Amino acid sequence: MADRRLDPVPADNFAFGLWTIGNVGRDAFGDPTRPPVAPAEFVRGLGRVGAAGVSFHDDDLIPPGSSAAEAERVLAEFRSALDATGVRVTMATTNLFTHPCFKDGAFTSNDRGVRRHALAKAMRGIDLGASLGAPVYVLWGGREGVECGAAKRPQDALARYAEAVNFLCGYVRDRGYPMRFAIEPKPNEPRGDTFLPTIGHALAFITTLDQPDMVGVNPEVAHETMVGLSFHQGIGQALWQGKLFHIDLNDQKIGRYDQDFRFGSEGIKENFLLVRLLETSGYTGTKHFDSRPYRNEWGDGIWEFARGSMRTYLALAAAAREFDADPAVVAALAAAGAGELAEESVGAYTPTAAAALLAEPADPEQLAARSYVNERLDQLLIDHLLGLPRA
Ligand code: DIG
Ligand code: MN
Ligand code: MN
Repeated sequence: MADRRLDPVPADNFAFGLWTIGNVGRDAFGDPTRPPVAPAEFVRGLGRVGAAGVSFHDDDLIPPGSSAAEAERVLAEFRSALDATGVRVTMATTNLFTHPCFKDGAFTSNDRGVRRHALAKAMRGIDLGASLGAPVYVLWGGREGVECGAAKRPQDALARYAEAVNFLCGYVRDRGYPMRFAIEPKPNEPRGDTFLPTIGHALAFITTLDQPDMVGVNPEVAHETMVGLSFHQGIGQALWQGKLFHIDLNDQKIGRYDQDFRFGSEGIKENFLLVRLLETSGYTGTKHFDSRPYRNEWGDGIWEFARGSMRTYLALAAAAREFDADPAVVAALAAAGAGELAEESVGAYTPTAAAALLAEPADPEQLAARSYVNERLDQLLIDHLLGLPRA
């Protein structure tokens, strides 16, 4: 293993949400296990561990019910910590899921008053995020869904969802904010079934919007993995469609509740392929962690969680570079035909091309009689991950 840089620097563009490292350990079955971390202290901690950015929900930064004076104080301290550390606000979002008024949804609540309140709260969150320079605004519809399917006609829910996103795009344009939206899919939890459950659903939804160029996706490792989907394949489609505006890195076991584990702590092979894809696809967005320390962690252990998240990403990026520089891998990729897949099959339709295809002799038996040499290629991947000597 060549000398790998494993200590993050701001140029690596790592970011954490206020609700992540500072997660107090509350879960559906237990009370908080840790004290909260104040936003300004959180930013100073990010500066110490080499992170570049911080993200927040409106309510993480300014607790609901804060007086104007308290909000002013929190903001002043937050801004001062940003200035002192050089940490940037890289994403903002709205909490449209904690308050009981959102129990039937926010943009898709059956109560029109709730839907109008959710839009106003999102607009105020956008103003806050824009005032702190957030280039991306995430829309995670945690409560946009159902338990009782009869209660919401899916077409009506999606129409309300699209109406809300269209209106918020209009607000950002009207205010002149240099900001784009990123929809975050999730299949379920806390609702029984969530609208826009996967990357695919979100990408299709975006095509129906008034300003689709303003809206991309913010996929999360855990949310696709929960339901057994390949996260790096989903990221590949988002990249192919130019819609990977942001990403939520963490980790997860298939078929479990949303675990939001430390990045790289579970699916090492899938995360190797994810990091290799991000690093070789020109993704220049924030490498954002939406994850939390184990509930039984305490004290500096929460910053060990932060350091480990970035260390593993950097280690996987180095391993991916070494993998692709290995002559044995280059040969195995060629034998697998990886480069051939990048060649056009036929190009745009013309009658001439169609005639040539139909006239072209093909022998399926002969086409079938070949190996794609995937066993050798995949073993080389495992060898690299395990640091094994060349076989
Ligand atoms: C949960 O996966 C969601 C919320 O934490 C937040 O709205 C979003 C930001 O990344 N992810
Ligand atoms: Mn999650
Ligand atoms: Mn998330």
